Amino acid sequence: MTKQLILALSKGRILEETLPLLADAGLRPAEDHGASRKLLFDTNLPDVKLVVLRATDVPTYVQLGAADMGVAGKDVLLEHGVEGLHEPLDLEIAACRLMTAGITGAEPARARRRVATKFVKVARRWYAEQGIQAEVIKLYGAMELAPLMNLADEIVDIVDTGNTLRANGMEPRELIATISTRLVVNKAAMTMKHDRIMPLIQRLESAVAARTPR
Ligand code: PRT
Ligand code: MG
Repeated sequence: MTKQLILALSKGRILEETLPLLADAGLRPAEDHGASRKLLFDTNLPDVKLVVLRATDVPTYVQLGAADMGVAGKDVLLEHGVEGLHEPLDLEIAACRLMTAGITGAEPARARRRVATKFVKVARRWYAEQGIQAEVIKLYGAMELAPLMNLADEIVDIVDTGNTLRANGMEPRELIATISTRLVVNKAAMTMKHDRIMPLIQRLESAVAARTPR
């Protein structure tokens, strides 16, 4: 079996925070990721490669072993499920909250609440746990529009400062989960490539600890 290690990164805002953390842990892309259209990169470490993926695809690549390790938002992991994955480290970047939100001051009108979200599984589970009847509607973006357009009574979305909600006449309501970016490892790779993976986890752990003195 090859001892090559492939680490899958989530593009977008998580990538911007991941690269400095990897650098602190001694891992750098061999070339500038912004300067090329390549998605698979060699690094300064022999046999360690980086692949940059759509965030929602990272758990799939790691679960199926196409990548050995991955960097993904807890929101994405909650929605995707974590079968076949270890989650050894909280990277403590891209922190935010997964919340319900609705039009400021508005009472939920229907007995069966309409909820628009891209986090369909998480939303179904959460409303069921609360004993609230909900019809969950899948959207792919701009969740804030749904209540304004009368598509939904509430949304489930990521909130950081709350500015996006406020700008659209909405308010955060219930906290579903606090979110940050996690390191995930394929369970089989964790066993088979233990001696390559553990030092990388340990260096990342030190890099995280050095940033957030406790
Ligand atoms: O394009 P896509 O639909 O994939 O998402 P995106 O462009 O909003 O974000 P992306 O892909 O760059 O990164 C998404 C990941 O970053 C999420 O899975 C989270 O783990 C993490 N993260 C951290 C966030 C935020 N903070 C965040 N604020 N993801 C999204 N947001 C968005 C949120 O959806 C809302 O539109 O920012 C807005 C809310 O921010 P505030 O500050 O106005 O409350
Ligand atoms: Mg995006």
